[in-house]
Amino acid sequence: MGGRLSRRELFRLAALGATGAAAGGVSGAGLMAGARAARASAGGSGGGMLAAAGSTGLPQAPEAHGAHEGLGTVGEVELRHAGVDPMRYLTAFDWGRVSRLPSGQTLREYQLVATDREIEVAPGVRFAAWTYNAQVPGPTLRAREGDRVRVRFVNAGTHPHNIHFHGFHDAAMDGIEPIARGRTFVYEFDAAPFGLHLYHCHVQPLKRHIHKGLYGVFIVDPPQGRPPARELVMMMNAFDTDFDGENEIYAVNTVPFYYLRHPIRIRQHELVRIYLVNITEFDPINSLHLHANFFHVYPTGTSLTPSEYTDTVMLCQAQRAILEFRYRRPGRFMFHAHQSEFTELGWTGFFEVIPDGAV
Ligand SMILES: [Cu+2]
Repeated sequence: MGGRLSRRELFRLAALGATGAAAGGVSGAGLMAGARAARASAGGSGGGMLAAAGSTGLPQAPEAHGAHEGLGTVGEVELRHAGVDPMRYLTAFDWGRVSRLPSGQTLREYQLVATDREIEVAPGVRFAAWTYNAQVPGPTLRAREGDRVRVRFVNAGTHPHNIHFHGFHDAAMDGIEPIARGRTFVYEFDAAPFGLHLYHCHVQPLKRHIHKGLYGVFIVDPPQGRPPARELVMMMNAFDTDFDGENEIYAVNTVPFYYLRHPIRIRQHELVRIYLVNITEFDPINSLHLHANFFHVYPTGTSLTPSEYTDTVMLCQAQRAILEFRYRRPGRFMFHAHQSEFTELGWTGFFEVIPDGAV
């Protein structure tokens, strides 16, 4: 580690009240708020992890209210520099260019281009990402079970890359052969089984090629579809900004604390369906906890019958689940990782439940 503090060492120091010097030496402004939140928590100011700003002197987010004011970064990531627009990413589905094969089968054609791109992962903290279509995560590809999927992959990056799709396909389409820079490869297979899948680069060293940003969601709808719902994609991801093998930034959809400052609006009583995928590298598990509610869990989305009714789901890397719920009451409700450390480093947000009848 060359004398540098690891993330966990930082938090141990934070708990001892020594964060001021430590945080600046580890990874810059993006980490400060998390460390300060940890200090506020350790300081016993009465609010624990969610210590009120008024009692701690912490900076407030522009839209900060009430009990969450101890969380957040100092300033905001500029969306034009971010890896993705988190609000748009939630509902952006790429259904491909659609046509019919002579057999009558639906053909969906997509294009994914690998590029190098520097993105801002916390205010003032830049990360040299590798991207599909200049975004992290890559676009959410969507098809229906039985459709023919044809993905033209162009490697415009500076390293060999490829795409490995989860799901059924021939060995030649498994996406483990590196595609050299400047080369193109076409992956083709029939979409199956229905469920919530993942695609990612499979070039070695694998954890670096994934962690740099080469991943995305692949949804295969069942032939009969699912009930109408407000559908949201949430990719649990994280960034190791100093390349020490530990993450400093955690999020769903790349930008830490984004949905804390910009709550996701849903309607009271409407069915909400979250496509939740864990791509977090370096940590064995991640989780989602929903406040004031419970949800039905469909593991990997491969069954139309839920397996569990809970308020917390835990997923290891590459594991995914479809979550369905409705809010009975209007108001602002938190969701976050239930690893408190991840929450304090960015993986937290709000649903803003709009009352029935409200415009
Ligand atoms: Cu790669």
